[in-house]
Amino acid sequence: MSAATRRLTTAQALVRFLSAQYTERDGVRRRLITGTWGIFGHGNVAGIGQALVEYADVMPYHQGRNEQAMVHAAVGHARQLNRLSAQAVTTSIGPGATNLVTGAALATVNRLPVLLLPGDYFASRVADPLLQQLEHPVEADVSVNDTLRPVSRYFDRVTRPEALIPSALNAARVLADPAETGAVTLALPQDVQAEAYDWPEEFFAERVWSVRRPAPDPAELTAAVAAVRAARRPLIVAGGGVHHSEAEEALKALVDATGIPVASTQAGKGSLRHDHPADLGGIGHTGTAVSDELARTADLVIGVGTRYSDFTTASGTLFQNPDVRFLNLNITGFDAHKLAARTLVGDARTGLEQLAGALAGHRVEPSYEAEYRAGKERWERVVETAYRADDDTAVPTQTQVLGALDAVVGDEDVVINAAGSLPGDLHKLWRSRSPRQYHLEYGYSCMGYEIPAALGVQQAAPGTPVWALVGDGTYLMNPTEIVTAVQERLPVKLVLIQNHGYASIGGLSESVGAERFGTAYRHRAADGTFTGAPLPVDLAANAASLGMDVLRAKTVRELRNALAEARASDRPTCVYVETDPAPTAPPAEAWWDVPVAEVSAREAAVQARARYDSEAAGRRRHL
Ligand SMILES: Cc1ncc(C[n+]2csc(CCOP(=O)(O)OP(=O)(O)O)c2C)c(N)n1
Ligand SMILES: [Mg+2]
Repeated sequence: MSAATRRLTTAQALVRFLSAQYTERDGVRRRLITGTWGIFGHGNVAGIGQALVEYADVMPYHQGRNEQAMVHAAVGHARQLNRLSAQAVTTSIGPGATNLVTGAALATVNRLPVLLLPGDYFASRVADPLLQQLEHPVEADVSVNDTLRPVSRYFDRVTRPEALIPSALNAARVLADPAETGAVTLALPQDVQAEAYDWPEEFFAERVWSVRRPAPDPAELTAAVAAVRAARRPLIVAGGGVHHSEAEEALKALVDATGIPVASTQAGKGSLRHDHPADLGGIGHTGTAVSDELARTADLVIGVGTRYSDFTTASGTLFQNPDVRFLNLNITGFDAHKLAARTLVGDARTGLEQLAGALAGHRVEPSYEAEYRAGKERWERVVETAYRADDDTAVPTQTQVLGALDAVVGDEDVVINAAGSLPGDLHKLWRSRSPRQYHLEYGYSCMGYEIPAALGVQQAAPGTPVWALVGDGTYLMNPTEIVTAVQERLPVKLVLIQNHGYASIGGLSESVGAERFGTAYRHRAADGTFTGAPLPVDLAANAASLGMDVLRAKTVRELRNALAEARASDRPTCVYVETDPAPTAPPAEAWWDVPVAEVSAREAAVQARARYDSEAAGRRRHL
């Protein structure tokens, strides 16, 4: 046994340790933590901050503007790299730390890795109450960092230097484990960060975390194959797990051999190229007509790497065939067991390859194939209609903006979005040309993810055109990382759609009898409501003031030119466009459960409740 030790502070030891961690999958080795985002305050400047300058040669540092945004950037980065690499985020204590909570929840909900390193109060308690300390009157060991517990997949507070050893090892294990990953939090009391300790040299040795591809249980595989062979109307629902596992080729091989069609969730879209004959596009509330028709009549739904969110199942109303059964291939038992499914617990790629092998010679009926191919062609006409702009001197609608973007992007471009009316339009209409192109964060649907995520994606894919699509409400929620893009010379492209408020929630509000209350950005009128003139706010000037190149497009033609110019630019560029609110998006093909007031004195709510009751009657529990 070697007795060699190295005397470092806890923060130095952590940075040194992180720089020596690797993942390995399919024989390829990568850094587990490729860099650290940080905003410094008294809770981390002398500890982690000092360690980052000491080890700048092995741990790249990125300066962010807002802690939540730094987490979004890290999450976008990890998603682009199929969860094989992640980034760390260091913050001060108090507000810097609690600003992490939303980002952490987003990471955990989407099963994407990020390492959070908030500072914490003195472990020694010599400085109570410290600036920004919450003094809990009853639980003295509670700090604001405890708000990160429910949104973390692993949490520890490192109250002594040597406690870092098991904590750091567990953090790396969880980050690299495809079944457990999400936000990992190591809360670091600021006195402990700066404290020296004699660390065993082995702690700093290179360590490789195998990102395993477990195969499903053989007995479950046999049962699954029998179920697929017996099905007359099988439908694959492709979720984000297909991408995380890089299982797109395996999915295509299975589909080419069997003719089973594929509908995709927001996270899974692009699992097949849009022009593959078996790609039916999105499924569920924001799905295509062909996907939802097939879902209603499917006798076997094969979920691959999906969480079955309410958008996917149309809040439990989508799968209407009385005999429908589910077969779920998922890396986590938790997701595999949803909807009382037959389970295949394992890696998506391995599972799909094994299914394809065991199904050799099996193919769906030609009539079924002809049926969904015809449905796919009908939907293609819907997309063309939504995209088409006959008068290119007119103000574009939102779907025409997507049509213009569709005409400009190449196969490798990445399009990022998370909230507003865009996710629905994109899920129904976007023609994904490559596995990484469609980057929708719809697990947490967090306004403000888009711009910082574009930075993280661009860092992971230099030279790739990366587009952040945002509404005006989303822009106002979190434009800060534009400054970071400018600082880092990341040529991200921003498409900023001005429609003076929350068009999506306005529409939803109307449909649930809430009369668009509080969803328009307008002056307060004499009667007290926000129904006055639009606000004299210039978001294009705002983006320019933060350092972006800005192109204002007033017409469809100007928009096409601006998008092409932005794509070619090597500087961060914003295309600003005010849209015509005319409804050119196709309506929803399936329901979404948003409960409506059961009693009301207002007619709009009474009528909405009657519609709600009739839709809710279609809910079904799959047991
Ligand atoms: C952080 C956050 N707060 C609130 C919401 C709820 N929400 C969803 S969409 C939306 C409005 C988005 O407005 P905008 O970005 O302008 O897009 P539009 O609806 O106009 O297309 C709101 C408030 C959310 N998703 N995320
Ligand atoms: Mg808006």
